[in-house]
Formats: sequence, structure tokens, C-alpha cells
Amino acid sequence: MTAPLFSLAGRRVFVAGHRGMVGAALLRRLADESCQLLTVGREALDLRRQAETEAWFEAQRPEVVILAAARVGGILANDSRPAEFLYDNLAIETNVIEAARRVGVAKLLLLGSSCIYPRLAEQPMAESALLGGPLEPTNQWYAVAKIAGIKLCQAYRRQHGADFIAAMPTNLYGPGDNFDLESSHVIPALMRKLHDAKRGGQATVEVWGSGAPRREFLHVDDCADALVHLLCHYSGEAHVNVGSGKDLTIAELAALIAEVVAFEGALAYDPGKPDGAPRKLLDVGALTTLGWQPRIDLRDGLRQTYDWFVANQAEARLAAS
Ligand code: GFB
Repeated sequence: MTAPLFSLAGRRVFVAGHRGMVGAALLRRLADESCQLLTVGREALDLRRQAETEAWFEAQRPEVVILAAARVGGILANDSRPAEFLYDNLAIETNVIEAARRVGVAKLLLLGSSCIYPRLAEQPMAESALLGGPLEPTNQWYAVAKIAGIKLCQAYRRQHGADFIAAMPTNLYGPGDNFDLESSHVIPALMRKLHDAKRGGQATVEVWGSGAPRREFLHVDDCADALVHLLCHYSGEAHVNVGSGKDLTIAELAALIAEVVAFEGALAYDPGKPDGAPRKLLDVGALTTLGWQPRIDLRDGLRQTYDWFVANQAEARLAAS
């Protein structure tokens, strides 16, 4: 392992979005670093409001910022709430990045998503595939906002010499995920549906789409570890993909979750629901070269997430706002 370029020791580190799945995983991971963590709840600071955001930065003077606050959701939420996905994400990014520049933040890491790449990008998708073709229509709004975030980091590097970097994680899952069936991603949705079907003695569970799309998944604790690695070992204009480098079909995933949950009934595919992008597998060569590897295998990660769901159902079943 090469010596770190940047040290978190003794720094005031602001995790924006600490109540989300990624933010919470970052707090767990950063507890191992000798840094001072800063967080603020949505009720005390709305990052979509520029004046509030700048005043908070002025008062708190963070030295490092991890921008994990975002309007996120699964395929249906993205498709049905385009204005929120575009406006909220653009507002959060522009406000946090400009506020960070104003107070001289030493390092900022913006989180994006693998949906920034063209719908039919060559697989696995290298960082250079950005803007090479049309986006997947169901999540183009979120994708455009996240592409703007990458470009903001690049622009602030060029014009202001700011050390702002961007990471693009693949589809994430883990404890603290959103298990609301209308707005969640596929893993928590299927886990909840299969669990309820098993408990209720239901014979069939509905899986959206054809089951044919391929997706790559990364456990959120692996993601948090990769993000801390990038903060300490990377400084550059290019965004960096964060993934496991392995994918599977939604049908294979559904069968695996059924096994973890011990659901023995049938899976029924609903072609009336969207498939989304046919495949989203990241090329993780850049991150591997920087010395990072995932540790949590999908089956183990699903078991651990299911255990968390069973133990925290009251909290997990509440819809994320
Ligand atoms: O996880 P998901 O909502 O997001 O859906 P995307 C992945 C695939 O799982 C799609 C299928 O083909 C869905 O049709 N699927 C099957 C289900 N059953 C279900 C179900 O019960 N619930 C859900 N949600 N899906 C999102 C983007 O795309 O991925 C976001 O919309 C973001 O912007 C995120 O990039 C990581 O992978 O299709």
C-alpha cells in the first residue's frame, strides 16, 4: 500500500447525509479514524437552501466534506418524481460545493451513481464512458444531476485549485437501506416481499420487469471503506468507479434472496413494471490500481442485511421521505 496523500487525523470531517444508508456506514467506518465527525440533521439544516448551507459551513468550518446527502430511490421513484430527483440533487451539490470552497475545505468527496453512464455503454463501464451516448430514461434526471456534480468538482479544481473528487458507486445495499416498496431499490424490496410472503404463507411473490437485467451490487460497508480509501489515496479530475466488479441477473438475485429468506414459493415476473438499463457493470480497474478491494461477498452481505431487517423491522418498514 502506498503512503496516503491525505490524512484525516485531527480533521473536522462533515458527513452530509449521515442518516442515509451510505452516511451511516461512513460514520461506522470513520469511527476507526482519529478525526472529528460533524453531522447535522435535515430539520436543522436543509442543504437545498443556499443561505442556510453557507451559514452552517461558516459556523462549523469543516475541513473535509463527504457529500452523501442526496435524493435517492429505486427505478419507480426515479421515474415518477423527476423534478425532485433533478432539483434536490442539483441544489444540494451546488450549495455544498460552493459553501465548501468559501470556507477553504481541504478535501471534498462527492458521491454519484453508476446510472451516470449511457444506457447502452460498453460493459464493464469505464470512467471514460461518461457522456458517450443517451441516458437510461427512467433515471436520466438523477443521472444529469450527478453528472453536474462531477463537472462541478472538476470546475472547482481547475478554477479554484480545490481538492474536490468524485466517486461513482454501483448499486448499494446493506443495513439501514430503504425498505419502502414504492421507493426502494430491488434488494430491500425483494427481501421485504419474500419475508412477508413466507410469514403469511403466500404462494407467489411478484418481481418487477422481466428478470433479465443484470446488476452489480456492493455492500454499503465495503462502499464506505472504498470512499475513505479514495479520500486518503486519490486526488484527480477523473471520477472513480466504486463496485464489486461482478454482476448477476435480477432473476438470479431473486433466487438468491429467496434462499436467504427461506421462501419456498414461486416468483412471478410482472412485465408491466420497467426493467431499466439492460446491464450496469462498472470497470473497477482504477480503484483496484489505487489498492482497494471489496471484502463482503454478495451472499454473506444479503444474509447480514436480512438479519438486520428482521431485527429492525419497525424502523425499516417506514417509508423514507
Ligand atoms: O434497484 P432498482 O430499483 O434500480 O431496480 P435500477 C433494479 C432492477 O430490479 C430493475 C427490478 O430491473 C427492476 O425492475 N426489480 C424487480 C425491482 N423487482 C423489483 C422490486 O420489487 N423493486 C424494485 N425497485 N426493483 C436505479 C436508478 O436503477 O439504481 C437510480 O433508478 C440509481 O437512479 C440506482 O442509479 C442505483 O438499478 O434499475
